[in-house]
Amino acid sequence: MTDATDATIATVRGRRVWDSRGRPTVEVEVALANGASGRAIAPAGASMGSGEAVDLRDGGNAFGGQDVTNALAGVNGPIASALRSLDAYDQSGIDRLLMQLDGTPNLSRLGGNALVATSMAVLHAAAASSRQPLWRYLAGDDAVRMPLPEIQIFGGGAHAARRVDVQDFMIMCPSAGSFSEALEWTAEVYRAAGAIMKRAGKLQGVADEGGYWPAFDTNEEALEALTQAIMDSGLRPGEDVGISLDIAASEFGRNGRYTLALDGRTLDTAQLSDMLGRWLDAYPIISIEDPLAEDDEAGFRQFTQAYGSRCQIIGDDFLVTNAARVEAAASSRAVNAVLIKPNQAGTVSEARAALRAGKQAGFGTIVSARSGETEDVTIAHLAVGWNAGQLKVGSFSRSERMAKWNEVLRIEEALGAQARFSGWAALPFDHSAAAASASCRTNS
Ligand code: 2PG
Ligand code: MG
Repeated sequence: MTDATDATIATVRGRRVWDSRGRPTVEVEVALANGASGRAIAPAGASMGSGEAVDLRDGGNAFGGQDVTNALAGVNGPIASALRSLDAYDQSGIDRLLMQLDGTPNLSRLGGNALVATSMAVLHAAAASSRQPLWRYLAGDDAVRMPLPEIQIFGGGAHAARRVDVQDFMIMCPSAGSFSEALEWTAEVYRAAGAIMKRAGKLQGVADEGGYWPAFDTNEEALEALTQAIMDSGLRPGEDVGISLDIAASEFGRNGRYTLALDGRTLDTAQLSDMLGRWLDAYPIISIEDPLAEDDEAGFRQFTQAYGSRCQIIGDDFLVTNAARVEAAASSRAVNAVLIKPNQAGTVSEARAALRAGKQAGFGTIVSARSGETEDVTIAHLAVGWNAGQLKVGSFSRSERMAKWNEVLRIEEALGAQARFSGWAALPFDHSAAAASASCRTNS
């Protein structure tokens, strides 16, 4: 008979597994004295903020320098020794210890990848020990909502060999009645978008996160195709389904200069903001992530001041899941939403602190996957259990993506009649007011 109250860590074991880009990554398995265990895998980004926890890679020739033997040595050596005999229910104590063990501000010694996989594995083990699903263990007695999914239709940027400059062309279905209905609508739009590409002779497979390969002549052409796909699905753009973009502007801009290679133009901050503003007027866009580069704080502030009343403006590279940065952005009103990627922060507790800071500020909060993913579904549980309101995972194909969407479906089923869908309420602007003023603009 196992004793659910004695959640002492017995063993911590790291192993090398492979991610969705065929690159090595870190898996950690934590076993407790009471027989419960948990397992988690570190994801990996391609477009990364400079303030992220360091993804520790070996360098050298093997696997393009991406091997993780040093990160694994840290898990199986100092991390395993330090965690042995600790209480797995003490997530924040363990996460603090992990950060102390590393001892660097950017977690470059043991590696953010080693730490996040360990931290999440401890969390899974504790949930298993309490004999609850992870989302329920995280939520405790708090109410939860089913997240509004943000799903990629066309890939781009660093995930598609820079074929187009914009990284993610996504949709959100805030008028759906439930999470599962939002997925049904998305499936129709994804299919319609594929049909458009096929008819145009542009269907060339998918990018890193499963969105269609962006064989477009301009960035804006992707927006036209996406709007058309929504209409072809019998859904109303802007009402049923909104467009969400991750510009990932740090990838093509710094020091206030932005080079749109596909469009053959270099813009300054004001010109890029104006261009995005025109897109906001012309297309049913309800969310924009990293519209400016991570070093362009003033640009973020001006952009949010101009468009924050009608659009979600998310900081990703700009905030790197860091509570202090989220608090600073809240006081300067530089964004109205924050992306939460546990591996940017390095531990579950740090990620949760960033999410809490976002909620405190009234921001939209979006738990997010990385472009390099695996079958690990931890983030599906974090999105529900932390009541984040939104979940970004990539597209509607490739099993490392579908594993997460399908896991949320299981959670929705487990909640039954208690499953409440976030819908428009997850977004940090007043949709009806924004819609009314948009129709004023059209009528005038
Ligand atoms: C992002 C993510 C997911 P990456 O920028 O938001 O799309 O990409 O994991 O490459 O940083
Ligand atoms: Mg991003």
